[in-house]
Amino acid sequence: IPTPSPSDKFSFGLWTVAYPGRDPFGEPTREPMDPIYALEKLKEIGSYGVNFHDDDLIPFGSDDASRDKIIERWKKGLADTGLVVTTATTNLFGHPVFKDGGFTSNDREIRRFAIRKVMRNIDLAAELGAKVYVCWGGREGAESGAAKDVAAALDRYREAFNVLGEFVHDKGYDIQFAIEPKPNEPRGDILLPTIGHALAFIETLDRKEGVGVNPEIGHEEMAGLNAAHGYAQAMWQGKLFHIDLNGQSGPRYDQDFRFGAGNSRGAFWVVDTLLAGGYDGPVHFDFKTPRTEDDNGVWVAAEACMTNYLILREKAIAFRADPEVQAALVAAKLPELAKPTLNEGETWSELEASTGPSADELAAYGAGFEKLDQLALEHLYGVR
Ligand code: XYL
Repeated sequence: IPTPSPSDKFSFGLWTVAYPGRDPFGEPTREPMDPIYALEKLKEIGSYGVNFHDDDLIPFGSDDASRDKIIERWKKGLADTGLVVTTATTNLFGHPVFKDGGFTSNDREIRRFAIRKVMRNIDLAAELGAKVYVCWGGREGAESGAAKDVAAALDRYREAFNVLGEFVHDKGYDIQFAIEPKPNEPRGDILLPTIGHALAFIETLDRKEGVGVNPEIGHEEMAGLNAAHGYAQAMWQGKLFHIDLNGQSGPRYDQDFRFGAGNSRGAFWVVDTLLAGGYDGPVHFDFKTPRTEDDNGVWVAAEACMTNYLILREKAIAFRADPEVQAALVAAKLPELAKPTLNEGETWSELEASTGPSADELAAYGAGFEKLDQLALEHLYGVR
């Protein structure tokens, strides 16, 4: 069984390991977790970094003196464990004030409150050295049609990112934003529901170079999408600033299984895609241990996220290095896809005037994809 090392850059959300097991139908099954205990255990299992929402660490509404005390203790915990704050984020979904969203609430004062809350935590994130600021707009959405003017809400969403981009720039912070798409839950429908929506939205921002995406496997799969394809496109557009790895079994509620559970074949292709694209940011897990487990189960699940990543990484590397796979890739014309369709310097009119084989002649081939995919499955199933 492979073991993690700091160079793997594994990181966890504080809220992931500290999830006490509350769900819409039941009370928490685990005790609240002390953040310092979380740091110590993360260190013990081999994590490199940690990520937190403001409210994970500092209870909403804490006065300045208590806030300062909590931050001092957190800093000491970080120094003692050597864990790196890779990322931070804002909770704009928990308190009732955000019931209709933060940046896109119909209520203007709530929008102003939300942006102030984010700025305050970006100051802390910068102080702690975070390089990525995740923005998951969990409550930005609606349950019914007329409740949200989507165009106006997108104007306000853009306005919020423009203000925050200005803020980070003026303060001289070395921080990039990563928008996290999700199709639904907790809202009936959430704005920026997929990677594609988020990428298109980012193009409208004033400081778009500082904004990318933080795709979560489960969120894409909730929308019935191929997460690996989404990660690939985000990298292709230079926008994969952060990742949330976890497990999901098809389009249903947000299961947040440990990485590698749920759709394990999809997980294999996500890892293969990240390696192919050269993703080198934190390998971050956003999972929730099922409420059936006790504290021990939480750490079993957390460690398993890293173990499963390392196993899949080994398998993906072995798959790509296998001579049979390399031959199958050639047979399946993958190298040909990498070749431009037009010759160098060729114009559309030259293409138009050119001739080639007939459609029937061109159609007379087998793609060889089944062979290729079977090789992948044999690697994944551990028989190669
Ligand atoms: C919930 C989301 C959040 C974000 C951070 O589905 O995954 O935990 O990752 O706000």
